[in-house]
Amino acid sequence: MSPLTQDQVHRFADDGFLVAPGLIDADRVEAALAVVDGLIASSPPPAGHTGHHFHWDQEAMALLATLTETSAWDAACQLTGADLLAPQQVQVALTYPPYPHLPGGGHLDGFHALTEHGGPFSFTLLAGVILSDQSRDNMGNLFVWPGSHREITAYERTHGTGTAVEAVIASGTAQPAMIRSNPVQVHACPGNVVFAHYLLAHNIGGNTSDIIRKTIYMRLSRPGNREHWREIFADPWYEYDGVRTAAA
Ligand SMILES: O=C(O)CCC(=O)C(=O)O
Ligand SMILES: [Fe+2]
Repeated sequence: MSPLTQDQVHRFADDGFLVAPGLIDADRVEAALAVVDGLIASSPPPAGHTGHHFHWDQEAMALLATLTETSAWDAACQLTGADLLAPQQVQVALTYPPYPHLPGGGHLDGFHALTEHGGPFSFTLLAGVILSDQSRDNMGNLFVWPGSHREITAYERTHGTGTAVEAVIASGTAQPAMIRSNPVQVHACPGNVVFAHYLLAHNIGGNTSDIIRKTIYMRLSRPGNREHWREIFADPWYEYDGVRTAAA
């Protein structure tokens, strides 16, 4: 099954991210919200906390199922490949208002230090299931730097193998200094899925609305990702069969 249109696949390729509606049934969204609201009630941040607050929950099947048991999984496989590995971990990303905040730059996940296999922590595709209204700016929306995945791979091509990783690690903040594009806030509604390339610079946004921002993130990998992270810097579509086919 290929739920994404060719236009959506092309937009993902150009921007490095895509907001996809209509992939997750309302009952799955409701079940996930019940889990998240349970976490908010049972393990809240300290009283008066504002800003982001994350839960890393290994066991929440209702959260994983929003992706793995719906057309969102077919869409993720459509972009990458049918052998995409099922996620084991969910990040529950909450932003408590009022939090007036503008990120100074974008980061890449896992670039604070190299791992024992010599590369950064890497994965293929970030999938975020939106659980609160984020249809306007400053509702805790994810900030993204459109096209930054292309800027990073262009830097690597110009300066040589390994230079992009070195530059981002050297920043000490996981922020790729070579990025010149301006950020946008991702607008999305409950049940929408935001897909983002592993090399897309992004960051946590502010929340001046009157509701807690609720998104669940899953980081998805194809088999061999840990061994092939170098190839991904040379070709961002190395693990994206669907994007390569759509471009052909
Ligand atoms: O809070 C968000 O939406 C983004 C979180 C993030 O970028 C991260 O945890 O690496
Ligand atoms: Fe991140």
